[in-house]
Amino acid sequence: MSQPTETIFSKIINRQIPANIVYEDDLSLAFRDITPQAPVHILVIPKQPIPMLAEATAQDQALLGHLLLVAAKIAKDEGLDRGFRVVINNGDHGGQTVFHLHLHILGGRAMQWPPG
Ligand code: IU
Repeated sequence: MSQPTETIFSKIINRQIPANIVYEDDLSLAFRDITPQAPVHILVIPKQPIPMLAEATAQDQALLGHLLLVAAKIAKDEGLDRGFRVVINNGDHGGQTVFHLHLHILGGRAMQWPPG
């Protein structure tokens, strides 16, 4: 079940490959998704490589809360005052393709419900 913790996102954190970074602090990094699904599509990741939400533990509680607050700050900074969506894909059936926990911030257009 557990996936390797080294993914392409570790390389983005370490600046081994480029990304359009919009925010960074001691615990997290945010960058524009390379294949945007909305006018604004930003990924927020922990620097600590938790593979997926299902593998987070109680020790990660503050970090998970931090990631949500970072997402809200970025949405505000991006001017998404009409609303936005935060998505975490978890595992195969959740649509997860990169096994380094990440929050998608999607905005700049009206979202559909239910998601596909
Ligand atoms: P997912 O929830 O694991 O499916 O999301 C992974 C996202 O990472 C997806 O939207 C990709 O477009 C995005 N991404 C990226 O921004 N840069 C990359 O180098 C790679 C994937 I690989």
